[in-house]
Amino acid sequence: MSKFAALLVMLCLLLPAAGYTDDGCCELAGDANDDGAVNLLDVTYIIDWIYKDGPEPPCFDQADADGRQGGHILDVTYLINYLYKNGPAPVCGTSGE
Ligand SMILES: [Ca+2]
Repeated sequence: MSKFAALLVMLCLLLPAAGYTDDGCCELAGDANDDGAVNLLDVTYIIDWIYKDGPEPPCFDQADADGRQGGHILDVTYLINYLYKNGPAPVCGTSGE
């Protein structure tokens, strides 16, 4: 095995353990409550999480609807714009969480 191949194998083994994955958990951008749909319930889920000490999203990158890292009111307005004003589709966050 060449040194390059050995290094590649080591990286493949180490990176997932360190939490550095390419795809994270995001399967449906904007699906904050992870129920398989993007709708008003995701808007209320994010509001509940941020302002009412509600449960954290099962996948932060799905709740990060605008892809700007972190959950905040901009994700709420982004989702409302998408759902009711033909705004751009949600995107997956890139935190890997
Ligand atoms: Ca949902």
